[in-house]
Amino acid sequence: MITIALSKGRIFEETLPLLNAAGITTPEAPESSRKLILPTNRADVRLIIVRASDVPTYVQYGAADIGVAGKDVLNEHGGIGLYQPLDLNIARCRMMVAVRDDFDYESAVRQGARLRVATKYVQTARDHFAAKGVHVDLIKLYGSMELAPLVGLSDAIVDLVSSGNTLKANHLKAVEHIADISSRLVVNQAALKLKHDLIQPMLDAFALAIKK
Ligand code: PRT
Ligand code: MG
Repeated sequence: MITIALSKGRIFEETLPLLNAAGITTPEAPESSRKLILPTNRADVRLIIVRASDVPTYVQYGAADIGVAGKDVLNEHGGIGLYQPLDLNIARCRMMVAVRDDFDYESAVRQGARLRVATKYVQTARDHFAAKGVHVDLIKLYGSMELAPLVGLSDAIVDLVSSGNTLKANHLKAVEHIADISSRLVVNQAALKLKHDLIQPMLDAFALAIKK
């Protein structure tokens, strides 16, 4: 049995064509089903639906053999116990620093101001500002980071941006690009050895189906 961990929403939707290319189809979609374990057309393959940030944990402990996780999530997790053979080139976005439209970020940085930064991506933010030599106080949030600068919780946020519409709608501007993000296939290192005959053909099929 191969267990594949996916999150609902964009990761599931964008992984589905890759699964199909590997000959795996799902009779039930997670958006319409409340089941957390979904069968597939193959008796030896099942999907589990977990929070996006929990995918690496399920795979690390071998509760899932394979998973799909954003590079953002993998950076925070650290990647222990995970083999990351493929960049699937899906769920693409950018990790950015953003501030209020009326905040002069450049001069704050130049003056050596200590910045308050709200983010879900504490590890990524810490590494980024340390490399720049900017002193920050990090405030951990679990979502809706865009609100923080609007109500005085922080000077800046570190968040993902794709269309830029959320920033615009909240009178924020992106001031720094930290990294390009896409989702990776992650594989449990022990499972790759023990279930090689089942997993390797899947990896080969995914590799062929990835959009450049
Ligand atoms: O939503 P939940 O709290 O359950 O978890 P999650 O937000 O981690 O999961 P999900 O499904 O929203 O995202 C899964 C993965 O998709 C992330 O880990 C990223 O790798 C990737 N991804 C790609 C994105 C985006 N694009 C994205 N735009 N994840 C989040 N966003 C958010 C962003 O945080 C911001 O609030 O969308 C908003 C900005 O979008 P634009 O289009 O307005 O710029
Ligand atoms: Mg989300």
